[in-house]
Amino acid sequence: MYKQLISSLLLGLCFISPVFAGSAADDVDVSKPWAREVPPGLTTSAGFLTLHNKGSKEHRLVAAESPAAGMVELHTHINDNGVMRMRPVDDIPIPSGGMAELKPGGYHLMLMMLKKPLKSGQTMPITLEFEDGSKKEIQAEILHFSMERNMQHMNKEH
Ligand SMILES: [Cu+2]
Repeated sequence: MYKQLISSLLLGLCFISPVFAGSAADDVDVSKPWAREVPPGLTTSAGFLTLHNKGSKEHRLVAAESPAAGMVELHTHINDNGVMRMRPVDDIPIPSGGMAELKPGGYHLMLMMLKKPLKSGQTMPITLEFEDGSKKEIQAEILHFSMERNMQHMNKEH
């Protein structure tokens, strides 16, 4: 009787455990997180990173927050008759076995109501939240615009 109960409990665990095995936070790796330096007085900046999904199903980044910012939104850029505009999005999909890039001119984390200026050389903690509620904390490196990895549009202005 007890044996049966125990084996059915174990069987139950076997069925349950795979569900917990791969949270989105476990499946998704983050590389190159950085945020743009802003001069004193400006309280809005943008954060960028690359999300790699090692898992076998699609995941979605659904929210982000930081103790250094009053609010963080997920944004994308759209081309509105030749004018680049930012627009909030509900989530950013990360295809299984693929990646999602947050970079200047595309998806980004809109860092709003910054509590102090972002200075290059410092880091900013950001917590990413995925569709299943799992979370991942990262440290974004603050970069001056002259150090940005994506220099194309800068070169045009100088
Ligand atoms: Cu934005």
